[in-house]
Amino acid sequence: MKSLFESVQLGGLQLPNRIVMAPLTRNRAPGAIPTPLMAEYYAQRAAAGLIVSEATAITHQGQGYADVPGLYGTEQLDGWKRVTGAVHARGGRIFCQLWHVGRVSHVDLQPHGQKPVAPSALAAKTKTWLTKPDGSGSFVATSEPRALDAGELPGIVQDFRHAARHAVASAGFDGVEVHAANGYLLDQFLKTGANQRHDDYGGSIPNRARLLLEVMRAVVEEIGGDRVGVRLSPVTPANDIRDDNPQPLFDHVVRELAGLGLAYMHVVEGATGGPREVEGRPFDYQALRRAWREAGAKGAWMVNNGYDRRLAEQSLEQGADLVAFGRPFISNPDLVERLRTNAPLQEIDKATLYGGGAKGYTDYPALK
Ligand code: 8OZ
Repeated sequence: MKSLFESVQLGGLQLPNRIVMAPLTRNRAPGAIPTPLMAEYYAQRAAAGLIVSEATAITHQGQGYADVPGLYGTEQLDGWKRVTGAVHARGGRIFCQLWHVGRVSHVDLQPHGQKPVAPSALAAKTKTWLTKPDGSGSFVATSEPRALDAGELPGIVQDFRHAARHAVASAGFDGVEVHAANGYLLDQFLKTGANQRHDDYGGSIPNRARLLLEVMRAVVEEIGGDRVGVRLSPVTPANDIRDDNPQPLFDHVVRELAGLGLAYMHVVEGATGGPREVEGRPFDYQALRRAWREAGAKGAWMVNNGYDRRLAEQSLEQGADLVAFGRPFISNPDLVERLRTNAPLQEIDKATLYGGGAKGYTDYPALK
């Protein structure tokens, strides 16, 4: 029987346990530059089998919120190097989540105040977070995007490729996770609710999956599949995304990805950060995992969303290999030890989730 607390191989890494710290946006990187406080926060959580960093913009165009980190400038890479160094010094392992937000952005966050980019010129009915020079912040509606020209897509694939290279070669990450979930650019291309293109990147399932598959092949070619994972969220309504028929769409995606030798497949089950079942959007995750295995994939199957110890153990029994915990890792830096000893978990303070400093970030105590 698999245990959450046993050592497991992930690509070229040996993880001390099957507990992953999920990517968590915290908006504490002014100017998109990771800070020493971020290094302390991640280092406090280094006992995780694997840490996946908060979503990190691969380009300025890929940026969609105030104070989220980037991976495209020297200072950003230097900032991340301090973070990965601190995690490694504590014996941990950390992947970088590579992010392009697509239409989930605002002209004030884009280069030269341009429109955000998307598969089609359809605005997402969702909000983003902006800050003023005085430091105060507010939620604002996302801006209307422009549709990407097919001629621009190779550039986006290159941006992911370069970000992957910089993540491992300059910033010291152990690998990367491509963010293809939660209604951001790659998920926008996948799903009918955001993609109304009439070219090779829209319409049929193979066409809508094309950009993601091109990105994954490029990233794998650049740094090797054993250092690459991908995150999918088949039915999440996050950021106003939906697909008319997600089961065959994601069946195709995992089968096509199965041959790339990925380290892992990361699946958000249900509504990201919300219910594990989404009304009117049934989905068979076991069938998805079987499709991945049937197609020959050897990489780990990582599950996420609303897990506790009991549910995690049940999921391992049913075939999952790794379980990613999000919010519990925010308020419990020593989550692995607490789960292992069945110690009580601390509650999160929702007021300090996004933005701010040490409060609600590095000041959650570990067990004595
Ligand atoms: C919460 C707030 C802003 C962004 C995601 C990167 O949902 C995010 C995110 C989460 O994947």
